[in-house]
Amino acid sequence: MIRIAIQSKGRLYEESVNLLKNIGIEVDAPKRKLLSRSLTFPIEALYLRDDDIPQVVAGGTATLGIVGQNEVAECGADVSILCPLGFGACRLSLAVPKAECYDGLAWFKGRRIATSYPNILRRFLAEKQIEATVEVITGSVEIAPAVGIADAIFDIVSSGSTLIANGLKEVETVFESEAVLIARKNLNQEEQDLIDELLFRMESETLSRGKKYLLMNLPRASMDEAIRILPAMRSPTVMPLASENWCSLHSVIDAADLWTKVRQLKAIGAEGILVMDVDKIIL
Ligand code: PRT
Ligand code: ZN
Repeated sequence: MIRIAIQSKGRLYEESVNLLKNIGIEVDAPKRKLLSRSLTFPIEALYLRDDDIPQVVAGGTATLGIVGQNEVAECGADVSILCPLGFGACRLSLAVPKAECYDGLAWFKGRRIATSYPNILRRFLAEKQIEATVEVITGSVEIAPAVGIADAIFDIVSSGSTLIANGLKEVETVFESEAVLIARKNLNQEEQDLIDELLFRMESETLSRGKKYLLMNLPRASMDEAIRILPAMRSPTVMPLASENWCSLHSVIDAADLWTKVRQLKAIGAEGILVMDVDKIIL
């Protein structure tokens, strides 16, 4: 049995629980308890604040954790990052008041920068040989310049609207982040086997993300052209139809290409095109 630490509430909670659910692991909501044992897999969820997750995994209280890469980098916990999870995307950026004439990193020399991520910021400043004062603030970093605590900020940005609302502009992206699966180091064989099974299931989830399944009827004469339009995992599946001159063609494509491909397929005579979601892809 292994234990996975996940955020008890906040931005990563819902997608973490959904990810587990999609790979066949159901856990109770954290409202009822701090620990929830799954009935469908030998794992229990430990609900925590995100800041605590890397240390709890490094210390061995949990075997696995789902947390933002920004938190792992900030606390420097000695854990393995097993894979990115495709949600919780954001970046850690430097931002200055929008009226400032920003002309490059030298602008920060001698300035005060407010942040909740002092370690990542200090590492960056040292690497760029910029001497600046780091003011550590735990919440509402974006108001620091307006209230005179700092000249600039270093904070998480996602859409950028918080910066705009506070009269700031993003000038340097320092760290790109998303939610990651982390693991304790030095795992025993049982833990490793369970993690391998989880990774196998997660891969089928990742592969199916943003994919659509297409099914259509096609004149046999257009088959070669259709195969050129639809490069599938190996090649498209072709099935005979009762009418000799027609066949049924199945394929998986990127959702982003859907309408372009549909237009091309219609142009070569495809009919009755069905578009379906793909739940899992197991190679
Ligand atoms: O209570 P707990 O300590 O567990 O949660 P928390 O409040 O510390 O963290 P939470 O839930 O806000 O974020 C958890 C993780 O989500 C972060 O560590 C990031 O990895 C990731 N993430 C993704 C974000 C954002 N997007 C995000 N936009 N974390 C925070 N923000 C905040 C940011 O701090 C800023 O205030 O949103 C604001 C900026 O957003 P935009 O869209 O206006 O640019
Ligand atoms: Zn937190």
